[in-house]
Amino acid sequence: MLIKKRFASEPSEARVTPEDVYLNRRRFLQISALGTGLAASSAHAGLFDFLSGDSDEPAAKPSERKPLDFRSTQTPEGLTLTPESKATSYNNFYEFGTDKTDPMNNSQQLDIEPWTLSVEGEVEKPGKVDVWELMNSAQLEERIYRMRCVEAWSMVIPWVGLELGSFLKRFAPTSRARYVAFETLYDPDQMPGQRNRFVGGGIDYPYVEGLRMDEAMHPLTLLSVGIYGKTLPPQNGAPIRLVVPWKYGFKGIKSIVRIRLVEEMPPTSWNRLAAQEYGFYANVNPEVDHPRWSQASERFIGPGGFFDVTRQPTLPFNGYGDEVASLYRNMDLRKYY
Ligand SMILES: Nc1nc2c(c(=O)[nH]1)N[C@H]1C(S)=C(S)[C@@H](COP(=O)(O)O)O[C@H]1N2
Ligand SMILES: [Mo]
Repeated sequence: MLIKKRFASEPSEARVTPEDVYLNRRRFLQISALGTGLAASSAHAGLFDFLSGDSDEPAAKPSERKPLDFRSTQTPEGLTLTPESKATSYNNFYEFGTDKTDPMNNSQQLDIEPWTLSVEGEVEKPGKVDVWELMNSAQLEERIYRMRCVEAWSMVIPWVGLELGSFLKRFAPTSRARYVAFETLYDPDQMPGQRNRFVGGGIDYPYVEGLRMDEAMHPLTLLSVGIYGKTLPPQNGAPIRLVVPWKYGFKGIKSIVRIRLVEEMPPTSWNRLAAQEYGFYANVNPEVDHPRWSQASERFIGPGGFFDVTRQPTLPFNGYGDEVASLYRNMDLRKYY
C-alpha cells in the first residue's frame, strides 16, 4: 500500500485559505459563546472540572481511522489532490448539520462498527453484507477523482473502494432491475439533523439517492470505504458511501445501510426538497445553470492559499465525458438535469 503525498507542505501562516478564515471565524464565535456560557454558569461546580479537564463528559474525539489494503494509483495528469485536512473538515452531511464544519464536529461518535449493508429488491440472491468484512475480503482499489458539489466548489479526492457494478453482480440482478435505490442510516439518536428539521436542513430522512442501472454498473461508479489510504471518517460517510464522479456531489450518498434494485425511478432527497433545482440525473454540466447560480465555473479547493483561490471552468460530465456521455445519447440534458 502506497499513497503519494503531493501536498507535503501545508499553506504557510501568511497565506490562509477562505476555509481557514471561515474556520477561524467559527472558532472565534464558538469561543465567544463559550465565554458567555462560562460567565453565566460560573457558580456551577462543573466549571472547574471543565477547566482542569477532569469532566466526566467525554470530549468528542476523532474516531479512529484504520489503514486499508488496496491497489494504489498515481494522481492523473493535470490534477492536484485536495489536502486531506480540507476534504475532512469542509463537508456536506446534513444529518449532522448544515454548516460545512458541522459534520466534522458532530459526527465523531457515530457508531460504525459493526455495519450491515442490505442488498434487496430485484435480485436473485438478496443478502446482508458485513461492511468491515467486505473491506478485508474485497480487492480494494484507489481512484483519484474530481468531485464537484452542486454549490460550485470542487475537490480532487483519492478514494479507496470497489466498483459498485462488480459488487451488485454478486446479488444477481434480475432483468426487471432498472434502477438502484440507496438509503443512509436512519438513527435520530445519533444524527441531530434527523431529530430537528432546522438542524437537518429540511430534508425528509433517511437521505435517499438513486441511479439508473447502467449508471450503477458503469466502471467509474464506486462504493467507497476510504479516502487518503484510510477508512472513511464519519464526516465523509463512514463506513461506506457512493461516489459517482461525473455527477454532482449530492448523488454520493453517505453511510449507506440499504441498496434496493427496483423497476421504477426511485425518489431522491434533494429532488424531493426542490425539484426545480435538483434533478434525478444531476450530471455536472457547465451549460445548465442552477436556478440561483451559474455552473460555468467552480472554486477548486486545493493546497493553495487565500491569494490563489482557483476558479476553473466546469467540465461537461466533470471531465468524464469520454467515458460516460454515451449513456445519455439522445437525451435532452436540459430537461433531464
Ligand atoms: N446521507 C447524506 N449523504 C450526502 C449528503 C448528505 O447531506 N447526507 N450530502 C451530499 C453532498 S451535497 C455532497 S457535496 C457530498 C459531500 O461529500 P464529502 O463531504 O465527502 O466531500 O456528500 C453527499 N452525500
Ligand atoms: Mo453537494
